[in-house]
Amino acid sequence: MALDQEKLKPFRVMRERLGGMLSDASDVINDLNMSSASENLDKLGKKVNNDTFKIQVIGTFKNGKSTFINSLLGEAVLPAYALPCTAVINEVKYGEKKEAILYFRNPLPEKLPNSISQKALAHMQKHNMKEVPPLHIDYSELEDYVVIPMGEDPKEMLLESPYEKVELFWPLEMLKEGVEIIDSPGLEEDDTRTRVTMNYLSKADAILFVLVADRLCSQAEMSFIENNLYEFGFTDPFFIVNRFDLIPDNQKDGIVRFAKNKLSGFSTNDIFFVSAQQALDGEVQGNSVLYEKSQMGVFTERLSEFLTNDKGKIKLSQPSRELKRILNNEALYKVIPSQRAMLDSSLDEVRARYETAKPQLEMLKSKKQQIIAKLQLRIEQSKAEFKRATYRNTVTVAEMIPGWIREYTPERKLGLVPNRKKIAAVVTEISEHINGKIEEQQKIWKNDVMLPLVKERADYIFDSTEQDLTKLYSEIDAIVIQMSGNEDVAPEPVPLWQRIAGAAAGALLLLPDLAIAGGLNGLTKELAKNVAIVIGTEVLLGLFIGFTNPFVLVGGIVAAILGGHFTSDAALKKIKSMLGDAIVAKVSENADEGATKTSETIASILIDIANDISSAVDNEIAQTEQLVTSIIDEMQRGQANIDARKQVINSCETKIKALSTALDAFIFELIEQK
Ligand SMILES: Nc1nc2c(ncn2[C@@H]2O[C@H](COP(=O)(O)OP(=O)(O)OP(=O)(O)O)[C@@H](O)[C@H]2O)c(=O)[nH]1
Ligand SMILES: [Mg+2]
Repeated sequence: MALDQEKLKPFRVMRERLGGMLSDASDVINDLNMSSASENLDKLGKKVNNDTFKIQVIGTFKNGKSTFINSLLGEAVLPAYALPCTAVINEVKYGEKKEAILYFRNPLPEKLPNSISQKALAHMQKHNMKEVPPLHIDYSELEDYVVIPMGEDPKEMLLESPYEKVELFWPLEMLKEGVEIIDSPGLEEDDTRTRVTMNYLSKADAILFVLVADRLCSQAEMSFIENNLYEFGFTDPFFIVNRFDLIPDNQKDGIVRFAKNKLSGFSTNDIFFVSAQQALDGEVQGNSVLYEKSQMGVFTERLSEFLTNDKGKIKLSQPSRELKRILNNEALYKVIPSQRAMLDSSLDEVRARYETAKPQLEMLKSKKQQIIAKLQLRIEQSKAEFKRATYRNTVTVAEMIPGWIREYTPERKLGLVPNRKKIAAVVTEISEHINGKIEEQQKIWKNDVMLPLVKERADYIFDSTEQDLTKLYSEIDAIVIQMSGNEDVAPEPVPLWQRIAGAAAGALLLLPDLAIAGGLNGLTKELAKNVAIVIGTEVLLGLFIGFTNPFVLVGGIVAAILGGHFTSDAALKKIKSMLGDAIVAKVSENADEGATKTSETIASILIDIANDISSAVDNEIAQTEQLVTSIIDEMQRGQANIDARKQVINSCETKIKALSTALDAFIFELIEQK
C-alpha cells in the first residue's frame, strides 16, 4: 500500500540534476568572490530541496476527509466522527518519528472555549497568553485539540479555535519528497471553520475534493467547485467520491455516470470512487481483501504519478531560470570582464577609483531609500481606496438580498402543516440560493470593479518607480565601468525586471507569470497585471466573512414558525422575511471588518513587493563594492597572484559557459515534459 518508489524517480533525477548544477555554480561563484550572488544560490538550493507540495483535502463537512487521510496513514490518528468535527488545519508531513506539534494563533481569540485542553491552557498561561510558542503533543491525543469543542454550552461551537494548526509527522513514504497532506475543516458547517479552510487555499498546490456517493454533487458543492476552485486556478482538482461502499452494486454504474457527467468538465484527472472507511479498516485489521475492495490503491498510484510528473516540474522551472540569469548576466557579462580589466590596471589606480566611487555608492543607497519611501506612501494612499470600494460593494450586496429572496420560489414545499424538517429544508434551500447569488455578484464585482481598480493603482504605485529604478541601475553600472577603468566592460543591458527579480526572493515570486517570464521590458505593465491577478484571489478570500450558513439560522426560524399559527403562504413569507433580515444583518455586520481586512491584505502584498525591490537594489550595490575590494586584496599580494587570478577567471568563464548550455537543455526538458 506504500507508493511505488520507482515512480517518483524522474522528478528526483531532475531535482538532483539541478542540485548538481547549483553546487557547480556555487563553486564558480565563490571562485569569483561574488558573495551576495552566492547567498542567492544558497536560497535557491534551499528552495529546490525544501519545496513542499501541499495537497489540501477539502469538501463538505462529514464527507470523510479525515477518514480518507487516516486511510493513507494506515491508522485512525486524525479524529473522525459522525458529528462535525475537524476544527483546525492539520498538516501531515514526513517524519521518521510519529509526533505532533500544536501551533497557537497570535493574537489568541478573545474568548476561549471552556472545554479547552488543560495542558494547552496551562501552556498559554505560562506565556501570558501572548506569542505562545508551539507545543509538542502526543499524536494519540489530537482529539483534545483539533475537534470542534462540544461542551455543555452550544455557543462553544461557534467560538474560534485558539490554535493555528497542527503539524503531524508520520513515516509515510509518499510524504518524503516534501509532500504535505492537509486536513481542513468541512465546508458549509459554520462560517468560522469554513474561513479557516478557505484561508488555507492560497497555500495549496493541489486540491483533493472529497464528495460522497450517497449525496453526490449538491448545488453548494458544484457552486464551490465552479466559483472557488476553478476561479482560484485549481483547474485540475482530484475528485474523490467517498462512501462508495454504501451504494448497492446494481446502482454503482449509475453513480459513476452521474459523477462523470457532473464533474469531468472541471478536471482532466480521473474521478476516484472509493471507500475511505473500508481502506482504513482493511489496513488496521491487516485485511488486504477489504483494502482492495476500497479502491484506495488505484487512487494512491495515480497521486504518486501526479507528484512525479506534473507538480515537480513547475517547481523546478523557476529556480533553473534564475540560476541561468545569475550565471550569464551577473558573472559572465559583468563580474568577469570588470575583474579582468581591474587586474590589468595598477593597484594605485584601482584604489584611487574605489575611493572616488565610495561616496557615489552611498548616494545611490539614499536614492534607493527615497524611491521606496515614495512607494510606501502611494501604497498607503491606495489602501483607503481599496477599502472604500470593498465597503461599497458589501452595501450593494446587502441591498440586493431582499429582492433576491422575494423573487425566489423554493422547490421544496412547506405543505399544509409545516414541520421542523420541511421548514429547515426550505430555509436551507433559500440560503443556498442566496449564497449562490452573493458569490455570483462577488465574481462580477471582482472582474468589473476590483481587478481594474487594483491594476490601476498598481500602475500608479510602481509607474514612477520604473524610471527611477532604471536610472539608479544605470548609475550602478556606470560606477562598475569607472572602477574597472575600461569602457569595454559595459555590462549587457539586462531588462530592469530581470535584475530586480533576480536579486529578490520573496513576494515577487508570488507572481508566477512574472517569475517565469524572463526578459520583459515593461516592468510596470506586467507587474500591475500580475498583482491584480494575485490580489483578485486574496480579495475574494477576504470577502468570505460575509457568507451565511443555513445551519446557524435554521433553529430560530423553525421556532418562530412552529410557535405561530401560519397558513402555508404566510409561513413562507415569514421565513423569507426572517431569513432576509438575518442575512442582511450578517453581511452588514461584517462590512467594515471585511473591507479593512481586504484592503490590508492587498496593501501587504504591495508592501512585500516594495521590500523586495529594496533588497534587490541593496544586493546590487553590495556586490559592486565587493567586486573591487576582492580585487584590491588579490593585487596587494603581488604579480604572481595577479597571474594566478587571471587563470582562475579564465577557468570560471569556461565552466560558466558549459553550465549555461546544460541549463538550457534542462529548461527545455522541463517544458517538453509538462
Ligand atoms: N460508510 C462509510 N462511512 C464513512 C466513510 N468514510 C468516512 N465515513 C464515516 O463518515 C463520518 C465522517 O467522517 P470524517 O472523516 O470525520 O469526515 P470529515 O469530512 O473529516 O468531517 P469534518 O471534519 O467534520 O468536516 C465518520 O463517522 C466516518 O466513519 C466511507 O467510506 N464509508
Ligand atoms: Mg475532518
